[in-house]
Amino acid sequence: MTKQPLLVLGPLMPYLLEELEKRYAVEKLYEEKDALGFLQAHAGRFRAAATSTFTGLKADMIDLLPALEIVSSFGVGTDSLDVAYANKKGIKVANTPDVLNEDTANMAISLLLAVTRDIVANDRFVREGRWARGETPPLAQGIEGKKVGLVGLGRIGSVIAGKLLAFGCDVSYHTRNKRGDVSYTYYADLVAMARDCAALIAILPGGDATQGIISRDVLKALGPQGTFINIARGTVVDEVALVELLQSGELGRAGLDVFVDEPNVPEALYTLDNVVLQPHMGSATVETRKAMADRVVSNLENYFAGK
Ligand code: 8YV
Repeated sequence: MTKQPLLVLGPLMPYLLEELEKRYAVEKLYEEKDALGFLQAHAGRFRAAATSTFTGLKADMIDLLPALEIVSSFGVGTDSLDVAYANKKGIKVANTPDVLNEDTANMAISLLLAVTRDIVANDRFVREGRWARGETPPLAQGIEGKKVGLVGLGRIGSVIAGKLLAFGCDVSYHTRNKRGDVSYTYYADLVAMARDCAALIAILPGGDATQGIISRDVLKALGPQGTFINIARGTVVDEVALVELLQSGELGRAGLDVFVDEPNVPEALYTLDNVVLQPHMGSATVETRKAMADRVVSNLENYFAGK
Protein backbone atom coordinates (compact mmCIF):
# COMPACT_ATOMS: atom_id res chain seq x y z
CA MET A 1 0.00 0.00 0.00
CA THR A 2 1.38 3.44 -0.87
CA LYS A 3 1.99 5.58 2.12
CA GLN A 4 0.11 8.82 2.62
CA PRO A 5 2.46 11.85 2.21
CA LEU A 6 3.18 13.71 5.45
CA LEU A 7 4.94 17.06 5.58
CA VAL A 8 7.08 17.55 8.69
CA LEU A 9 7.51 21.29 9.21
CA GLY A 10 10.34 21.33 11.77
CA PRO A 11 12.66 19.01 13.71
CA LEU A 12 11.00 16.33 15.87
CA MET A 13 12.49 13.84 18.34
CA PRO A 14 14.07 10.82 16.56
CA TYR A 15 11.58 8.32 18.01
CA LEU A 16 8.65 10.32 16.65
CA LEU A 17 10.21 10.69 13.21
CA GLU A 18 10.83 6.93 13.08
CA GLU A 19 7.22 6.17 14.03
CA LEU A 20 5.95 8.63 11.41
CA GLU A 21 8.26 7.19 8.75
CA LYS A 22 6.89 3.68 9.42
CA ARG A 23 3.40 4.91 8.53
CA TYR A 24 3.79 7.87 6.17
CA ALA A 25 5.88 9.07 3.24
CA VAL A 26 7.62 11.74 5.30
CA GLU A 27 9.04 14.90 3.69
CA LYS A 28 11.07 17.15 5.98
CA LEU A 29 10.40 20.71 4.92
CA TYR A 30 13.11 22.03 7.24
CA GLU A 31 15.76 20.09 5.30
CA GLU A 32 14.77 21.61 1.95
CA LYS A 33 17.24 24.27 0.81
CA ASP A 34 14.48 26.02 -1.13
CA ALA A 35 11.41 25.38 1.05
CA LEU A 36 9.21 27.78 -0.92
CA GLY A 37 10.22 26.19 -4.23
CA PHE A 38 9.52 22.74 -2.77
CA LEU A 39 6.07 23.83 -1.64
CA GLN A 40 5.27 25.47 -4.97
CA ALA A 41 6.06 22.17 -6.70
CA HIS A 42 4.66 19.66 -4.17
CA ALA A 43 2.30 21.31 -1.64
CA GLY A 44 -0.81 19.86 -3.33
CA ARG A 45 0.23 16.33 -2.23
CA PHE A 46 0.04 16.94 1.51
CA ARG A 47 -3.24 16.33 3.30
CA ALA A 48 -1.36 16.05 6.60
CA ALA A 49 1.46 17.85 8.37
CA ALA A 50 3.31 17.39 11.65
CA THR A 51 4.78 20.22 13.68
CA SER A 52 5.56 21.17 17.28
CA THR A 53 4.88 24.02 19.67
CA PHE A 54 8.44 25.05 18.87
CA THR A 55 8.01 25.20 15.07
CA GLY A 56 4.32 26.18 15.06
CA LEU A 57 2.06 26.72 12.05
CA LYS A 58 1.27 30.24 10.96
CA ALA A 59 -1.36 31.53 8.53
CA ASP A 60 1.19 32.15 5.73
CA MET A 61 2.25 28.48 5.85
CA ILE A 62 -1.39 27.36 5.87
CA ASP A 63 -1.92 29.42 2.71
CA LEU A 64 0.94 27.54 1.04
CA LEU A 65 -0.68 24.14 1.74
CA PRO A 66 -3.92 24.01 -0.28
CA ALA A 67 -4.63 20.29 0.33
CA LEU A 68 -3.99 20.35 4.08
CA GLU A 69 -6.69 18.67 6.20
CA ILE A 70 -4.91 17.97 9.48
CA VAL A 71 -1.89 19.19 11.37
CA SER A 72 -0.68 17.14 14.32
CA SER A 73 1.46 19.13 16.76
CA PHE A 74 3.93 17.87 19.37
CA GLY A 75 3.10 19.78 22.56
CA VAL A 76 0.01 21.02 24.34
CA GLY A 77 0.49 24.75 23.76
CA THR A 78 -1.29 26.23 20.75
CA ASP A 79 0.12 29.75 20.97
CA SER A 80 2.46 29.13 18.01
CA LEU A 81 -0.35 27.61 15.91
CA ASP A 82 -2.86 29.76 14.06
CA VAL A 83 -5.75 27.51 15.12
CA ALA A 84 -8.55 29.95 14.28
CA TYR A 85 -7.25 30.48 10.73
CA ALA A 86 -6.71 26.73 10.24
CA ASN A 87 -10.24 25.95 11.43
CA LYS A 88 -11.66 28.64 9.16
CA LYS A 89 -10.03 26.80 6.27
CA GLY A 90 -11.48 23.49 7.50
CA ILE A 91 -8.12 22.20 8.75
CA LYS A 92 -8.12 20.15 11.97
CA VAL A 93 -5.44 20.99 14.53
CA ALA A 94 -4.44 18.29 17.03
CA ASN A 95 -2.12 18.68 20.04
CA THR A 96 -0.91 16.47 22.91
CA PRO A 97 -2.81 17.38 26.10
CA ASP A 98 -3.06 15.30 29.31
CA VAL A 99 -0.07 12.99 28.76
CA LEU A 100 2.29 15.74 29.96
CA ASN A 101 0.27 16.90 32.99
CA GLU A 102 2.16 14.98 35.68
CA ASP A 103 5.72 15.74 34.59
CA THR A 104 4.99 19.38 33.85
CA ALA A 105 3.31 19.74 37.26
CA ASN A 106 6.35 18.01 38.80
CA MET A 107 8.56 20.65 37.21
CA ALA A 108 6.50 23.35 38.92
CA ILE A 109 6.83 21.62 42.29
CA SER A 110 10.55 20.93 41.72
CA LEU A 111 11.19 24.60 40.94
CA LEU A 112 9.12 25.74 43.92
CA LEU A 113 11.11 23.52 46.30
CA ALA A 114 14.47 24.19 44.63
CA VAL A 115 13.97 27.94 44.79
CA THR A 116 12.51 28.25 48.27
CA ARG A 117 15.09 25.84 49.75
CA ASP A 118 18.01 27.49 47.88
CA ILE A 119 18.98 24.07 46.50
CA VAL A 120 21.02 25.33 43.54
CA ALA A 121 22.68 28.18 45.44
CA ASN A 122 23.60 25.81 48.28
CA ASP A 123 24.93 23.24 45.81
CA ARG A 124 27.32 25.96 44.60
CA PHE A 125 28.08 26.82 48.25
CA VAL A 126 29.29 23.25 48.89
CA ARG A 127 31.24 22.95 45.61
CA GLU A 128 32.99 26.25 46.21
CA GLY A 129 34.31 24.85 49.51
CA ARG A 130 32.51 27.48 51.55
CA TRP A 131 30.91 24.92 53.90
CA ALA A 132 34.30 23.30 54.48
CA ARG A 133 35.71 26.73 55.28
CA GLY A 134 33.19 27.08 58.12
CA GLU A 135 30.71 29.42 56.43
CA THR A 136 26.97 29.04 57.09
CA PRO A 137 24.41 29.62 54.33
CA PRO A 138 21.34 31.76 55.10
CA LEU A 139 18.19 29.96 56.22
CA ALA A 140 15.84 28.99 53.39
CA GLN A 141 12.01 29.21 53.30
CA GLY A 142 9.46 26.49 53.98
CA ILE A 143 6.28 25.97 51.92
CA GLU A 144 4.23 24.02 54.49
CA GLY A 145 1.11 26.01 55.39
CA LYS A 146 1.91 28.77 52.86
CA LYS A 147 -0.54 30.28 50.41
CA VAL A 148 0.30 29.40 46.83
CA GLY A 149 -1.58 31.07 43.97
CA LEU A 150 -2.04 29.39 40.61
CA VAL A 151 -2.37 31.70 37.63
CA GLY A 152 -4.41 29.33 35.46
CA LEU A 153 -6.26 26.21 36.56
CA GLY A 154 -6.46 24.04 33.45
CA ARG A 155 -5.37 20.45 33.12
CA ILE A 156 -1.81 21.00 34.37
CA GLY A 157 -2.81 23.64 36.95
CA SER A 158 -5.30 21.23 38.51
CA VAL A 159 -2.60 18.56 38.88
CA ILE A 160 -0.24 21.11 40.47
CA ALA A 161 -3.00 22.08 42.92
CA GLY A 162 -3.40 18.46 44.04
CA LYS A 163 0.35 18.07 44.54
CA LEU A 164 0.55 21.35 46.51
CA LEU A 165 -2.09 20.01 48.91
CA ALA A 166 0.22 17.08 49.66
CA PHE A 167 2.87 19.63 50.75
CA GLY A 168 0.37 21.29 53.09
CA CYS A 169 -0.03 24.43 50.96
CA ASP A 170 -3.15 26.57 50.95
CA VAL A 171 -4.11 26.77 47.24
CA SER A 172 -5.79 29.72 45.56
CA TYR A 173 -6.20 30.53 41.87
CA HIS A 174 -6.83 33.26 39.35
CA THR A 175 -8.65 32.50 36.09
CA ARG A 176 -10.94 34.58 33.87
CA ASN A 177 -14.00 32.93 35.42
CA LYS A 178 -14.51 31.36 38.84
CA ARG A 179 -14.73 27.57 38.70
CA GLY A 180 -17.80 25.95 40.19
CA ASP A 181 -16.17 22.55 40.67
CA VAL A 182 -13.24 23.40 42.98
CA SER A 183 -13.03 24.67 46.55
CA TYR A 184 -9.72 26.57 46.24
CA THR A 185 -9.96 30.29 47.00
CA TYR A 186 -10.73 32.27 43.84
CA TYR A 187 -9.27 35.71 43.17
CA ALA A 188 -10.68 37.79 40.32
CA ASP A 189 -7.89 40.29 41.03
CA LEU A 190 -4.41 38.95 40.34
CA VAL A 191 -2.64 41.72 42.28
CA ALA A 192 -4.74 40.90 45.35
CA MET A 193 -3.86 37.20 45.03
CA ALA A 194 -0.15 38.03 44.70
CA ARG A 195 -0.34 40.24 47.80
CA ASP A 196 -1.84 37.37 49.83
CA CYS A 197 0.44 34.60 48.53
CA ALA A 198 3.93 33.37 49.38
CA ALA A 199 4.31 31.98 45.85
CA LEU A 200 2.68 32.37 42.44
CA ILE A 201 2.85 29.65 39.79
CA ALA A 202 2.10 30.63 36.18
CA ILE A 203 0.41 27.79 34.29
CA LEU A 204 -1.82 29.48 31.75
CA PRO A 205 -1.70 29.39 27.94
CA GLY A 206 0.56 31.82 26.08
CA GLY A 207 -0.62 34.08 23.26
CA ASP A 208 -2.11 37.55 22.85
CA ALA A 209 -4.84 37.10 25.47
CA THR A 210 -2.36 36.48 28.29
CA GLN A 211 0.57 38.69 27.15
CA GLY A 212 2.18 40.35 30.20
CA ILE A 213 -0.70 39.39 32.51
CA ILE A 214 1.86 38.91 35.31
CA SER A 215 2.76 42.58 35.37
CA ARG A 216 5.23 44.63 37.36
CA ASP A 217 2.40 45.41 39.81
CA VAL A 218 1.65 41.71 40.32
CA LEU A 219 5.33 40.91 40.95
CA LYS A 220 5.70 43.86 43.33
CA ALA A 221 2.63 42.67 45.23
CA LEU A 222 4.25 39.24 45.59
CA GLY A 223 7.12 41.13 47.20
CA PRO A 224 10.55 40.52 48.75
CA GLN A 225 9.45 37.33 50.54
CA GLY A 226 7.57 36.05 47.48
CA THR A 227 8.48 33.39 44.91
CA PHE A 228 7.44 33.40 41.26
CA ILE A 229 7.42 30.16 39.26
CA ASN A 230 6.86 30.17 35.48
CA ILE A 231 6.30 26.92 33.58
CA ALA A 232 3.80 28.48 31.13
CA ARG A 233 5.30 30.81 28.53
CA GLY A 234 7.77 33.67 28.86
CA THR A 235 5.23 36.00 27.29
CA VAL A 236 2.78 35.78 30.23
CA VAL A 237 5.12 37.85 32.44
CA ASP A 238 6.67 41.31 32.06
CA GLU A 239 10.18 39.86 31.79
CA VAL A 240 11.95 43.23 32.04
CA ALA A 241 10.16 43.97 35.32
CA LEU A 242 10.83 40.42 36.54
CA VAL A 243 14.59 40.79 36.06
CA GLU A 244 14.69 44.27 37.63
CA LEU A 245 12.67 43.25 40.68
CA LEU A 246 14.76 40.11 41.24
CA GLN A 247 17.93 42.22 41.01
CA SER A 248 16.66 44.85 43.44
CA GLY A 249 15.21 42.31 45.88
CA GLU A 250 11.70 43.74 45.52
CA LEU A 251 10.79 40.22 44.39
CA GLY A 252 12.29 37.44 46.52
CA ARG A 253 12.89 34.44 44.32
CA ALA A 254 12.01 32.92 40.94
CA GLY A 255 12.06 29.52 39.24
CA LEU A 256 11.86 29.92 35.48
CA ASP A 257 11.45 27.21 32.83
CA VAL A 258 10.28 29.53 30.04
CA PHE A 259 11.43 32.86 28.58
CA VAL A 260 10.29 35.45 26.07
CA ASP A 261 13.04 34.80 23.49
CA GLU A 262 14.08 31.16 23.97
CA PRO A 263 16.78 29.94 23.98
CA ASN A 264 18.02 33.41 24.94
CA VAL A 265 17.70 34.12 28.65
CA PRO A 266 18.28 37.62 30.05
CA GLU A 267 21.94 37.45 31.06
CA ALA A 268 21.30 39.49 34.19
CA LEU A 269 19.67 36.34 35.60
CA TYR A 270 22.87 34.27 35.27
CA THR A 271 24.48 35.81 38.34
CA LEU A 272 21.46 35.85 40.64
CA ASP A 273 21.44 33.32 43.49
CA ASN A 274 17.71 33.81 44.10
CA VAL A 275 16.80 32.34 40.69
CA VAL A 276 16.74 28.78 39.34
CA LEU A 277 16.78 28.54 35.53
CA GLN A 278 15.70 25.66 33.30
CA PRO A 279 15.91 25.31 29.48
CA HIS A 280 12.14 24.71 28.91
CA MET A 281 12.11 21.20 30.37
CA GLY A 282 8.53 20.95 31.72
CA SER A 283 7.53 17.94 29.63
CA ALA A 284 11.08 16.76 28.93
CA THR A 285 11.24 13.27 30.42
CA VAL A 286 11.77 10.08 28.44
CA GLU A 287 8.35 8.81 29.52
CA THR A 288 6.34 11.93 28.78
CA ARG A 289 8.05 12.82 25.51
CA LYS A 290 7.38 9.26 24.26
CA ALA A 291 3.72 9.57 25.27
CA MET A 292 3.51 12.93 23.48
CA ALA A 293 5.10 11.41 20.36
CA ASP A 294 2.63 8.51 20.44
CA ARG A 295 -0.20 11.05 20.67
CA VAL A 296 1.07 12.91 17.59
CA VAL A 297 0.93 9.60 15.69
CA SER A 298 -2.46 8.50 17.05
CA ASN A 299 -3.98 11.90 16.27
CA LEU A 300 -3.04 11.41 12.61
CA GLU A 301 -4.15 7.77 12.59
CA ASN A 302 -7.49 8.62 14.15
CA TYR A 303 -8.06 11.34 11.60
CA PHE A 304 -7.36 9.07 8.65
CA ALA A 305 -9.51 6.34 10.26
CA GLY A 306 -12.37 8.86 10.26
CA LYS A 307 -12.44 9.13 14.06
C1 8YV B 1 6.79 21.42 24.18
C2 8YV B 1 5.43 22.78 25.67
O1 8YV B 1 6.23 20.21 23.88
O2 8YV B 1 3.67 21.27 25.32
C3 8YV B 1 4.02 22.45 25.35
O3 8YV B 1 3.26 23.38 25.12
O4 8YV B 1 5.76 23.87 25.96
C4 8YV B 1 6.49 21.72 25.62
O5 8YV B 1 6.07 20.61 26.31
C5 8YV B 1 8.20 21.36 23.83
O6 8YV B 1 8.71 22.65 23.89
C6 8YV B 1 8.43 20.77 22.44
O7 8YV B 1 7.93 21.58 21.42
